[in-house]
Amino acid sequence: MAAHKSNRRVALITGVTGQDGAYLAQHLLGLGYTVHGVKRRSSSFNTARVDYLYKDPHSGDVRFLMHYGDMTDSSNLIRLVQQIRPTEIYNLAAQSHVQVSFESPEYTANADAVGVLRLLEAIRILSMEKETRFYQASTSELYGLVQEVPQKENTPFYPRSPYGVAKLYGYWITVNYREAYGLFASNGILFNHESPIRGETFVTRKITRGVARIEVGLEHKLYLGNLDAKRDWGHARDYVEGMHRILQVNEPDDFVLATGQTRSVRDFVELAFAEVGRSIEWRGTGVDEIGVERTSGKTLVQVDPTYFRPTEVDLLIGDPSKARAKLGWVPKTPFSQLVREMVASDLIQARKDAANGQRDI
Ligand code: NDP
Ligand code: GDR
Repeated sequence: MAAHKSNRRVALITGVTGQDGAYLAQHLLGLGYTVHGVKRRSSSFNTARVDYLYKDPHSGDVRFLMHYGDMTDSSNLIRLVQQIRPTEIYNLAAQSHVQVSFESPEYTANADAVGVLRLLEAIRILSMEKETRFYQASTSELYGLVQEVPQKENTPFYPRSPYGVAKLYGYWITVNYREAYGLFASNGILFNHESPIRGETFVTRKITRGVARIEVGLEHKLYLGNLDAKRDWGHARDYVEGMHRILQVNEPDDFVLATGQTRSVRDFVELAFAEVGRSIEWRGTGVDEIGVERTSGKTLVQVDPTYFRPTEVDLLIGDPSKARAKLGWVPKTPFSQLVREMVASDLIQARKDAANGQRDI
């Protein structure tokens, strides 16, 4: 079953311009890999997270290379796999925003579900089954409507969004190609993981960026949706180490990566404001709920139903014991440190923006 492991260490990362792609590229380069990343053609630059890894191709030791590509374009993916002949493929590319998936369900299915099939087929078409190991970025969104807690590898799935349903296909097609064709194909079922380079519309980064901008006077208030949703939040830096470990074991398999602890959006808000010395008191209920600063009485948080989802995932808490036992993986960053790092980074940016005279209001 296990694909042959040669001495070549060549990784292909789809989604390299995203949060995880950037951390993973850095991690693999540190381990001595040559890293090829797939980026999308865009009318404005979308490579800010990995620009610091890029070296002039005319200079000596260049081990980080980028190629144009798209998960919706089979011929492009086949050509890239053929040219690069990667020993490991990390499929991180996705329309990854749950709420956006309700607005663009068909595109989400194309990129996040059929896209996985396209890459797996590229490996088969090129007869690279014994040469290439495949990692699929699966997600705790597969669990959706709570069936049991904590969620583990054999907890039944019940996705609650077009994103979750598309990722369900990605999960099972990865399992099927492993069983049908002997591919070394594994799923990482990752619970939420965040960082200072998290996309600005995911709730954690929206909060830490909002707190920082309120602190420097660029904004007055943070508008949020469901404050009661609970997530198992870890640090992306720790999780990319787990992705790599998933492809280094002898047999392909599926693993939950999580911290084993859960917090509400409300908890995250309180801790982020506490980082800048502000204490929040909650008043009202439902759509009328507000977060008020205790000392000044100013409303800093307001619920906006625009951010409610048609179907919500209420509670995620993962059991990472299989990853601990079989991969030796443990998350290193406590929740409080994650929040502190994110707020500190956003404060630096907000101060720069304030100095440049930028205002959202
Ligand atoms: P991001 O949204 O930060 O990054 C997504 C990446 O996918 C970006 O590089 C994006 O390119 C690229 N992409 C999107 N659509 C396409 C496409 N059609 N063709 C090629 N590339 C595309 O996500 P994360 O880094 O947070 O997540 C990485 C993966 O892990 C995703 O698959 C996500 O669904 C999954 N996941 C994430 C978790 C998390 O908590 N972060 C948890 C569990 C799973 P561009 O920069 O041009 O937009
Ligand atoms: P999630 O992350 O949906 O878990 O998917 P997100 O940060 O978007 O939402 C987490 C929870 O916060 C609630 N929420 C809000 N969310 C956003 N984005 N904006 C708000 O204003 C807001 N207010 C409250 C949401 O309703 C939700 O309950 C992330 C993505 O990275 C996926 O790609 C990944 O698969 C999963 O994590 C694991």
